[in-house]
Order: sequence, then structure tokens, then C-alpha cells
Amino acid sequence: MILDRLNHPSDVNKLNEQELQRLCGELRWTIIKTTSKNGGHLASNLGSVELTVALIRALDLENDDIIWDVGHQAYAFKLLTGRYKDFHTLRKFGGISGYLKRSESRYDVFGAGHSSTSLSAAYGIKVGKEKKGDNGNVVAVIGDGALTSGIALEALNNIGNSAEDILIILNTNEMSISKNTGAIAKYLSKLITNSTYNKLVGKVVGILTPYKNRGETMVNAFFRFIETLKLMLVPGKLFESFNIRYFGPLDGHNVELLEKTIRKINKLHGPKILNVVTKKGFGYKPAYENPMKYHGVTPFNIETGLSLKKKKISCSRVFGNIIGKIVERDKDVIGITAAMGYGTGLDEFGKKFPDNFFDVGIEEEHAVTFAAGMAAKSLKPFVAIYSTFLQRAYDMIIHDVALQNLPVRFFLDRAGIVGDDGETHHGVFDLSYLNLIPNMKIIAPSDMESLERSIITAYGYNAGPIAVRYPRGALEGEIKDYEELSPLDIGKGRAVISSEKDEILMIGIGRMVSNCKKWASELKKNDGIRASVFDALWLKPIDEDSIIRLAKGKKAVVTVEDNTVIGGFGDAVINVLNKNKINIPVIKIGWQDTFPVAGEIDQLFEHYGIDYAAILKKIKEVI
Ligand SMILES: Cc1ncc(C[n+]2csc(CCOP(=O)(O)OP(=O)(O)O)c2C)c(N)n1
Repeated sequence: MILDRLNHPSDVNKLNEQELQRLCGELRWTIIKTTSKNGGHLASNLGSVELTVALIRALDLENDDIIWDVGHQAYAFKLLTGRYKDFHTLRKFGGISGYLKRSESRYDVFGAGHSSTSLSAAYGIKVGKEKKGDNGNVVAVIGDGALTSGIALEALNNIGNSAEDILIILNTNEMSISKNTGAIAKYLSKLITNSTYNKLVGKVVGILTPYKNRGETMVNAFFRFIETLKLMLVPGKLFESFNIRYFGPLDGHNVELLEKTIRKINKLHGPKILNVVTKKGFGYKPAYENPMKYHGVTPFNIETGLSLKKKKISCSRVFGNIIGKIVERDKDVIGITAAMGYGTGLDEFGKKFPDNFFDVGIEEEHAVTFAAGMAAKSLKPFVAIYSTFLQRAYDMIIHDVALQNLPVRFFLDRAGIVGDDGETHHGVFDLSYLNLIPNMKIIAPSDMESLERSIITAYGYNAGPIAVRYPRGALEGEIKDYEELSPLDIGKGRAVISSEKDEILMIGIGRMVSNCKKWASELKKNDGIRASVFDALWLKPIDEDSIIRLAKGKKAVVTVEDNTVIGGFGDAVINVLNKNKINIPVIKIGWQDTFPVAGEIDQLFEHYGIDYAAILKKIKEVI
């Protein structure tokens, strides 16, 4: 393998044209082989192989900085910057991250995982380099999906106003995870497909030119129309009007052409953008034909492309199904996603009820305020966003939704730890960040049925904002038919195990209730400690009466949450006990002021002391 011979990024420059072709093949094969075992991002990485090789050849990574957006397309970059030997540990505990991580490699100049940060970071890095007397190049690589986000456009606004020598590589493939949406997406699509149209316009202009300025109104109107069209269609007009020089579109799978162009353009002063056109999934048929399905994969059979994991119905699917049932009866219900239709389970809903569905693109901030506007006009928006991505819309939740007490229903998918996506994607802050917002109601269902009932509860609650948070994959228990479901009682949890004789009270929230049940039975069996278990269901309003009643007479209260223990559920329980002057030690189990790394869920629980042994030790210390 050529990859075995490459010890330094600059070794790529020693390869001839034929070897480069082979290298691209090897990179693709390594990416396919590794993701087929470990899961990960496949289609985007296959699409960016040639671009990566060209960038590394055209730049000097000892002085120049590449800032990748999201990081979900940087596998080839990792393979060529010293991480080939360890690549089999991709997304494993202690292994190579699926995104960019400064602590992993000095070539990961800026960490990422969330989208659209590369342009702002590149600008900051360029200013930083200059102020430190470093005149190396700065190149940001951003996809056409990521470019539509607010932060990327804010950065363009600033970069365009600067004279900084920044190169932006725009990787256009007309896809976000699903088909890219929005006006900018349409514009970019036109940029790469408008040549025939331009030829046509050119011909018509040629025929009419002799008649121009002869006073014929029709003809002049036509020319004005053409001018407007030209404004829209002249390549890169959008970027040029931001004061950023535009180049392209270029074939993003031609290493030689890319390398030459990047070298040339990098010599020019000021901000510039190079539009390269790539195909997601390039080089692997299943991913090429269905880039959405193969954007992120679980382990799969390389020959068939089929997933090796048996799929249980997930919380996301349940959400998609229930909102579909609700909208059949109530056309005021609107499903909103920020480019995560498939991930949030809204994709099928969107196909079936297109008039009640909005995919706004990677624009979480806009999604929330857009929903607030709808709620102000008595629609019933259901905003489905991953817990980690909703962080981006925090001010919108406070200022546009909660402050005005607008009934926006939030569905926080992937709440709690998500496993192999790691630090950037764990949703371990939402209980804390939502709890401190006045007017907010928060439910964390513990099983499939309570999830279904939570969605119905959120639908029926019209007095203000309400959030339902649930994990990646499934919760325990069975799904019920929609017709059999009833809403939850607001602010009421449920006793799962309870006896006067119990020494301790375990209060779990969300998926941790199932762990509480398991631990309670182990405590009794192995260590003779009797524990009551309470399923809180609600963080806000918290079930104060039940907590007081059950806590009285216990030697300790143990709170268990898949969230940071700072400002989360445990702190809410402590507040209840303090307020009611109940003086019992509280053991808070959850994520302890840390960013949990990547790994299998159970492995992470064990590593961070959210397992039976650790809990037993803590209980014994207290009682
Ligand atoms: C803030 C945020 N929202 C959503 C996502 C999920 N996400 C990861 S990649 C991606 C699509 C990015 O599309 P594009 O930039 O065009 O890159 P491509 O995959 O097409 O190469 C999305 C929506 C994210 N990482 N960050």
C-alpha cells in the first residue's frame, strides 16, 4: 500500500500521477473498510478524497492551516496526517475521533463536529497568525449545506469586508444530509448547472442586439430582464458582491486540476472562494446511488451495502409516526427540522404531509424563531432538533419563545450520550439549559410508551413552550397503538418500586430509570440495601409532592440522570428538599462537569462511574 509508505503529509508530493490515482483508491478503500466495521460518515468522506489530496499537495501543512467544516468529511485528511495506523480505532473509546480534535493532531487546527464554524474560525486564525508574524495560508473547506447556516453567512459578511488572504473551498454536492434546501442552495445549484442556460441567453441576446436602444419597449424590457438574469447567473455574483473573488466551478474529483488551481489562487491577495463540485459517495456504488442513507452508517456488509445491525424502532421513528397521526386530525400541526429530517424521524412525515413540513436547512436558530412566529399565529409547531444542536438556538428559545410564552413544542432527539460520535454530539446539557428558562415545561420519558404519551401531552399543551427529550435509539418497553394513548398528568412522576422499609430513594429521569430498576434489584440481592425507585418523568414542573413524600425517612436520595449534574435534575431535587427543609444526603449521579469522550454507551457509563460498582461505593459512603 502507498499509504504504508507515507510518514509525513508532504510525502504525498513525492507521488507521480499514477500513484496519486492509486492513493485515492487506497484512501477510499480504507474509509469503506473502517466504516463498515466501526460505522461513521461514509458518503461525504468518499466525496472529498481528491480534494484532500490536492489540498495537501498544494499547501505546506507545516505553515498553512486547513480548517474543515463539521469534520465529517476529514477522514482522508486524518489518514494523510499521521493517523493511518490508528485509523481502525475510528470512533472507538480512546481512538481516533470521527470529527476534528485539536488534542488529537496538530493538523486539526480547529475542532469541529457542529456545522458551519469553519469560516469564522478561519478568519480568527488568519488574524491570529498575522499578529504573531506567521504568513502561512489559511484555507477553510465548507460544504454547500453548511454554507447556508447563519454563522457561515455572518462570517462571509466579515471576511468580505476584510482584505485577508483567506481561501474558502466550497464543496458543492447539492446535498446536506438530505437534498440541500433553501434559496442559497438553489443559487449554488444554478452556479454549477447554468452553462446551457447561459448559451441560450447568449444566442437570444445576439439576435436582439441590433434592435437594442431603438425604442422598442418590448425589446428594452427584454434586455432589462436579461440584465437581471445575468446578475443572478453570472458565476459567483453572490460572493463577488460580498467582495470575495469567485473561482469555479471545478471538477472536485480531478486531483491535478484542483492542485494547480489551488496553488494559483492562493497567490492572489484578499478573500477568495473556489467552488469545487463533488459527488457524495463517489467510488462506492451503494453510497453514490443513495448518499442520504450512506451519509452516516452503522456497520455494514461491504458487498451488499446492507446494515449489519438489527434495527429496533427508535424514539425518532416513534416521534415521526405520532406526529403523523396527530396531523391527520389537526392541520395546525407543523413539523420543523433543521436539515435532519431523516435523523429526527420527520422524513416520512415530510413526504406524506408536505404542506405541514419545513426543512429549513442547517439553521437551528432560524428554526426556533420561525416556529415562534407560527405559534404567535396559533399554529402548533413541533421543532425536532438534536439536543446538542439546539444549543445553538439558545437565545431564540429564551427571547423569542419562552419570554413571550409561545406554545412551541421542542423535541430534543439524541439527548444524553450518543456513543461513538463523541464530545461534540453528546446531548448532556439540555436538562440544565432548559430548566433555568421560565415558562418552560420539560418531560424526559423513560420508556417507549411514556415517550408516546409525552408527544401527545406536548401536542395538547398550549399554554407555553414545552420540551420532550429522548435518547438516540430506543427506550425500554413496548409501543402502544396511538388510539390507546392518553396524555401524561402534568408534573407527575410515578413510583416504580416503593416500600416503607426502603433505606434509600433512587430518583431516575429519562432512560436512567431503567438503570435505577436494575441497580435497586442488585442492591437488594447482593448487598442487602433496599431502595425505592421513582420515575420523575418531568423535570419541570418537578413532582415535588411525591419527592417529599418518598424521601421522608430515607437515609439517602440518589438522583440519576443522563445529563451534567450541574444545574440538572439532581440539583432540581436538592432544591425541592432544601425548600421543604428535608435534610437528607443527596448523591447526584450523572456527567460530572466533563465532556464525555466517544465510546460505546455502556463503556462510557462504566468509565465515568455511572455503573453499579461506583454507585454502591457512593451509597455505602453515605449510609
Ligand atoms: C449545527 C449542526 N446541525 C446539524 C448537523 C448535522 N450535520 C452534519 S453534516 C450535515 C450536512 C452538511 O452538509 P454539507 O456541508 O453540504 O456537507 P456534505 O456532507 O454534503 O459534504 C449536517 C446537517 C451538524 N453537524 N451541526
